[in-house]
Amino acid sequence: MQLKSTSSINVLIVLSFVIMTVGLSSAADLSQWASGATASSEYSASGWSANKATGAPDTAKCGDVNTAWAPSSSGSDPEWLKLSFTTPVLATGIRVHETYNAGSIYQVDLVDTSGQSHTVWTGTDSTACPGWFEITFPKTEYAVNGVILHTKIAGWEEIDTVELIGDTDTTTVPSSTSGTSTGTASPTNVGVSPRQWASGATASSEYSASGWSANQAAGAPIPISAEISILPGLPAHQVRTQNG
Ligand SMILES: [Ca+2]
Ligand SMILES: [Ca+2]
Repeated sequence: MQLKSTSSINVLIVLSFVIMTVGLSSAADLSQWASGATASSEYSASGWSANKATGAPDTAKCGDVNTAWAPSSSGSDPEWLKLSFTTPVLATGIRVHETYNAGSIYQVDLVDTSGQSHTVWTGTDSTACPGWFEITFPKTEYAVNGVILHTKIAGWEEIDTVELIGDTDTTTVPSSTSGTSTGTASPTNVGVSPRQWASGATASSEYSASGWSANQAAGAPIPISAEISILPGLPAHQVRTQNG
């Protein structure tokens, strides 16, 4: 009896410690299932629709089951599935439940709250069927509320659901992400927005049509003193094209 009661106390202590540790370390972390979906194509508006890839997993086996998304064709053309999520997060990973013709994913993009997409993974998918395709990456510097999965495989690729993992504390995100989002999650991501000066201007009034006109507020700045050299040219920005 003495031994048993000591064991119970030990179990309680360990449990308390685990609960405290989990509670502290995951205070701002959230795992959420997709809440909405669209796709390059879907098998029907009901069974195998894009929306079948939302919510908690409900497809337990590998097979052609109508509780998962499938494209309209059984061919091997590229397809995409775009998921939306209710709560924006600084993303650290995603999980995808593949339930038929698994191993179809070749690219993953994250979509930030301004609608800009950021490629965070390209490669070969070796997920078993059924199985979880899982990737993690350094916490994004932009708030994510969407994921685009690019798929390509012979036969109907079917996806049961998609989970987004991240930090709900998005207060550190700059208020304007459109010009500062650099997408450091992946070396394949070159999503730096090009900078541009105003190209035209009008005003409530202007001093004259030449000097001090509204148009003087357009274009690159002019050095204000002879000691300031001409501003260096802006770096050439790569513009990522996205071909499905
Ligand atoms: Ca296919
Ligand atoms: Ca499902």
